[in-house]
Amino acid sequence: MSHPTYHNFIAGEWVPAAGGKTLLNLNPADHSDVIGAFPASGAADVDSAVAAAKKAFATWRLVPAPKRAEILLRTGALLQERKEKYAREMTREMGKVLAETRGDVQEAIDEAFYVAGEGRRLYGVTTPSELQNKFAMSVRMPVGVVGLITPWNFPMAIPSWKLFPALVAGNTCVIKPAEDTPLSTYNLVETLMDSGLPPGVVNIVSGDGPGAGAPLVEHAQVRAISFTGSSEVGSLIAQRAAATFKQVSLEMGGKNAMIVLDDANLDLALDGALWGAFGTTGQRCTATSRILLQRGIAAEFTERFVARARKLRVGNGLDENVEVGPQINRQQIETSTRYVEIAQREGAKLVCGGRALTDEPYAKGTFFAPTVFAGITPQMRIAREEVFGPVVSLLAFDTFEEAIAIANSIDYGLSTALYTRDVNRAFTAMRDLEAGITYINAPTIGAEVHLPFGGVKQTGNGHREGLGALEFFTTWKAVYVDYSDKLQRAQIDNAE
Ligand code: UN1
Repeated sequence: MSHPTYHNFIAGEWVPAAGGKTLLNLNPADHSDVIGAFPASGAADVDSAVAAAKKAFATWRLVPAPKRAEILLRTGALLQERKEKYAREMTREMGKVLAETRGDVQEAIDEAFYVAGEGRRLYGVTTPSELQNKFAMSVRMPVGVVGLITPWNFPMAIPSWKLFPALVAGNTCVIKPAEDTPLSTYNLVETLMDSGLPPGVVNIVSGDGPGAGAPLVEHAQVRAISFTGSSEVGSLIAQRAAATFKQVSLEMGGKNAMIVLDDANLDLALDGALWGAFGTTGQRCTATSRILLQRGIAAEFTERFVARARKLRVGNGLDENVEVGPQINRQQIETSTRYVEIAQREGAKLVCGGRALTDEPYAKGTFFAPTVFAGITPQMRIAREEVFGPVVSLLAFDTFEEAIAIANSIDYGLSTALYTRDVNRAFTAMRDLEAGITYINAPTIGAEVHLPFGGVKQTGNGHREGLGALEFFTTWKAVYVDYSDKLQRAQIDNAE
C-alpha cells in the first residue's frame, strides 16, 4: 500500500533527512494502515534546523510582541476551522477516540487565544532606584533558539503549550515531535505558517530520541529545552543539557491518586474514576492510576467500578461508539503486560482485564483490555510505578490522614483528586497533597491551559506550563537609566 513521504521543515522548506532514512507512522488501531514515512533525522539535520532558527531569531525578536501575538490569534481561528480534519488525522495516528482528539485540537485553540493575549502584556516590573534621578526596570527578553521535545499522547496540545508561549516571547524554535505521532505537529506548524509565521521561526526535525533528540539537547546554539515525557528520559536530558548550561523544563511521569471518602457522592466518583483511569486509554501523565477507597464504600465502589470497566467499548477511535482506543504501540502493550505480571507476583488481585486483545477486531492493532487490580498495598510496585496504560489499582484505607499519607508515599507528584462533601477535608487535602494539581470532586485529568501545569518530586524540575510558561521562555533583563548627568555610585554615594 502506498503512503505519503514527509520531510523535515527547515527555514520554511520541506527537506528530507540528510541520511535519507525514514520511520513509518502507523495507525495503532490497524498497523497495516501507514500514515506516512517521516524523516529519521540525525545531528546534521538538527544543525541545519538550529542554523535556520538562529538566523530567523535576528529578525523575529524585533517583531513587536502584539504583532507576534496576532499570528497566534489567526492560528487559533484557523485551527477552529480545521478542528474536525485534524482530530480525525490525530485519531488515525495516535488512536485515542474522536471526542478526545477534538479536545486535543481544542486545547491548542485555547492555548492560542490565551497566549495571544500575552502579546499585549508580557509584563515586566518597574521599581524605584536607590539613587536620585535614576530609573530602574526589568524587562522580559526572549531566550533565543529553543528546542522542544514532545510526546505522542497529546500530539497537538502539548506542542502548542510549548510553541505558542515560546513564539509570543520572541524565541525561535526547533521541535522534535514524538516519532509515533509527528503528523499532528506538522498540522499545527502548517497552520502557524498559513497564519503568517515567517520562515525559520519554527523548524521541525522528525526522528527518534537518540537520533534527533540528543543532538538538539547537546547543541551549543540551543539555549533552552522544553521536554514532556518519561522521568527516565527527562533525567538523561537534564544531565546532557547541563554540559552547555541550558535551561531545561521537564514535565514527566505521574502515579496519580484519586481518594474517595465514605461521604462522597458515589455516582460522581464512579464517573470520575472511569474517565480518569481509562480516558486516553490511561495514557496521560495525569491519568488516575491509583484509586484510594475508604473502607465504608470500598466494596460497593469496587463492584460497581469493575462492572462498568468490563463494559467499556474498546476499539478504533474513529468509531463514535468506542470509548477506549488502542495503546500507541507494541512497546506500550509490553509494558502493560509486564506490570500485570509484576502485580500478580506481588499478590495483587486481578479483577478485570489484564491482557492484550488479539482476536478480531483487534488483531491488527495494539489493544489492551481495561484492567483493574484490587487488594493493593502501598508498597507494591503496581502502586508506585507509572504504567501509562489502561491499568488501575484499587487500595483501601481507614482514615483520611492515612489516605493522604498513601497518596504522598510515591516518587511522583503531578495530579491528585479527592471526592468528599466535607469542606474541611477538601481544604486540608488542597494543602497537604504533594502534587502540582489537586482536584476536588473531579478526576485527576482535565487541566485547563491558563492554570499552571506541572508537578513536584520526580514529575518535574520546578517549571510550569500554562500559567508558568512565559517564566521559562523569557529571561529577565534589568535596565537602569541614570538621568542625573553625573556619576552616581550605587551603595556608595547614597550611603550615610
Ligand atoms: C499529559 O498527559 O501529558 O490535564 C497532559 C490533562 C490534559 C493534559 C494532559 N489537559 O489531562
